[in-house]
Amino acid sequence: MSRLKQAIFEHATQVLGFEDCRFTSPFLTQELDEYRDWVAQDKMGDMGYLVRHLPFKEDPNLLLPGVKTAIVVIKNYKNTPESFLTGDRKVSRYAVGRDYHGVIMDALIGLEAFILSQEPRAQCYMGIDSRPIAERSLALKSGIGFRGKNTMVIKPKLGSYFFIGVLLTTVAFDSDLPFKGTCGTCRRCIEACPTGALSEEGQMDAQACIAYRTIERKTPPTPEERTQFQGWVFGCDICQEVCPFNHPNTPLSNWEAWLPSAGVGFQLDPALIPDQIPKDTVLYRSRKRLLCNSLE
Ligand code: B12
Ligand code: SF4
Ligand code: SF4
Repeated sequence: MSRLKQAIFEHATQVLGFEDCRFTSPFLTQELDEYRDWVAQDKMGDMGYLVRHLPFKEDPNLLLPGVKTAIVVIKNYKNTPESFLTGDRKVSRYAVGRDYHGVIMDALIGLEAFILSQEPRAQCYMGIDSRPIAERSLALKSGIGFRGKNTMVIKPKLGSYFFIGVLLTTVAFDSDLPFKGTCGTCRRCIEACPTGALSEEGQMDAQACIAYRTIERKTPPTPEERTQFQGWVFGCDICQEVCPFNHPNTPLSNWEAWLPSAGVGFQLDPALIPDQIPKDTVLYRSRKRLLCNSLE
């Protein structure tokens, strides 16, 4: 490992607090086949941004001319030790506490500053969730973990409750190797998914996913759909809660931003719901902003 690569790894994990930091080529080929299939078959539903993102994921030079390396970092957001969360207004773990986009982006800016302090000619472009970067594919290719049948990137001993951030840079580094791991014969997530969104082959019908229906879709869930949701009103963690890689001994996040003390917790506090909205209203896309605002 080069001295600079080692220094970036140490800064990311020991100073900034990411759980891992790995390096890979930003150029993806067959890794995007499933994604191309989604676009070709119009599987995106209301997530039209995924169609617009495809050219940038196929050629990251469009984001950062001269890009040579993707540096992938992950941050654990598991916030309580319970498994099988109960309650009839559950908010998925990733939405508890401060908005992760800003929290992770701040840490990525810290990583960029460190790289520039070591290599002033470097150029960087960062993303977490909202920019046209193929975060899961790059995480898999860099060896962060393996892809579970629930489609999550899983890192043994950590689980899958982590965010993936990516920093593209014009500095060339050796690539790390992919991680070899599998779910084996386990199929708990497939059996537990209440809407049948997961297939035996480890693929997802995203439009059937509760996370899509409560956050991404522009129309609210129908009463019939709600009967399947098992109390999840904003995202869904069922296929992660049942996963043996996530319980019982995986660590909790060490960033206060995502502990319940900094946010709403799983059971949505009725006090956060304005009077004009009936208390039994299920959160959906337009409420995402409301939820975030409530935390500020
Ligand atoms: C659209 C989207 C969704 C959609 C679709 C989810 C899906 N499974 O595709 C919906 C709204 C349903 C969703 C739900 C959730 N999401 Co989401 N979502 C995204 C987003 C913006 C794009 C994902 C995408 O393009 N999907 C289309 C499929 C075809 O592409 P893909 O998932 O990237 O899969 C590729 C790889 O797996 C690759 N591949 C397959 N096998 C292999 C093998 C190797 C070796 C390689 C290299 C590649 C490879 O092929 C696929 C592309 O062709 C990403 C952020 C991003 N920019 O990537 C977050 C992201 C995937 N979501 C995330 C999270 C946290 C969630 C939720 C947990 C939130 C919640 N609690 O409600 C759920 C989890 C549901 C689930 N089981 O996946 C995290 C996942 C972190 C992780 N550990 O994997 C991401 C990465 C955001 C982030 N930056 O942290 N999400
Ligand atoms: S997040 Fe929930 S609805 Fe979506 S695939 Fe997983 S278990 Fe099914
Ligand atoms: S529940 Fe089982 S099959 Fe599903 S992702 Fe976890 S290990 Fe894989």
